[in-house]
Amino acid sequence: MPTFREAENIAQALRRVRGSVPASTVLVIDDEGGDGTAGIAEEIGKGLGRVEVLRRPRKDGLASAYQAGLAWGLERGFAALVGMDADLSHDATALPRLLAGLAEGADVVVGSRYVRGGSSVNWPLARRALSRSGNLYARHLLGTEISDLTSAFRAYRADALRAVDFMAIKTVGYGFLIELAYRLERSGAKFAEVPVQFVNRAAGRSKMSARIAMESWRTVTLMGLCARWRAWPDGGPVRTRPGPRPRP
Ligand SMILES: Nc1nc2c(ncn2[C@@H]2O[C@H](COP(=O)(O)OP(=O)(O)OP(=O)(O)O)[C@@H](O)[C@H]2O)c(=O)[nH]1
Ligand SMILES: [Mg+2]
Repeated sequence: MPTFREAENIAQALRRVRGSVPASTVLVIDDEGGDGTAGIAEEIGKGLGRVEVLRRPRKDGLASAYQAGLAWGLERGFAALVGMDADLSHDATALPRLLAGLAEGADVVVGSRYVRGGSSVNWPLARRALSRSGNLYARHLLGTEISDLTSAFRAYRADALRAVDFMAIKTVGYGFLIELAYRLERSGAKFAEVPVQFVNRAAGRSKMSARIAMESWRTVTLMGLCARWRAWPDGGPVRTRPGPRPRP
């Protein structure tokens, strides 16, 4: 669970996760934002047990938080790793359904807003449009079956994560999630999607920015173009010489 300035949400988020999956261990990857999020997580963790807090000195982006969190989980030998936001947008009661998807044979289970039964609640129209169009663009360009590529709410089989070099991903923001999904899919991971209701945060501030959205767009475009390049029948586009001019 990556956090940056989630003091208003973190306690509730941790309680809900533990209530929904009592056997879980929760890792909070907190980037210092001066509002005491990490301290609250540690305090709540003392009561709940099995809550670990990774304190990082400054905001280092969503991607590096995920890289640190996934590496932490793999090092400790967990068989299943789950990512979710701390702003209560991701419904903890959906966690057993995500884990059931792994038990049924999927390698990655995505909590999806864009499959039948999924939805976004209280999201401003502009955010909804950005997310929907970004997902359609990515899905089309990358030729993937996944409907919600930007959902951070996912369960991963550890072995599937081991098959991809997620530490090598350079994308800083939520584009990381698209790139990770794409790498996993190309490595042969089997995806499943379960519908979730995404509820816009009621407290705290969003860390989304135009720069992060642009970065995601750039990542998808580059990945899509690279895939097409390699997909050319002869291994790469051939520069055709202009042929002889047609005779008049
Ligand atoms: N550790 C860490 N966590 C981050 C960083 N940026 C965002 N987060 C966390 O990642 C999760 C998702 O971030 P949000 O700001 O909610 O972004 P979002 O869900 O894409 O956007 P909204 O819909 O506007 O909330 C939240 O739990 C944030 O606290 C970061 O730089 N470092
Ligand atoms: Mg959010």
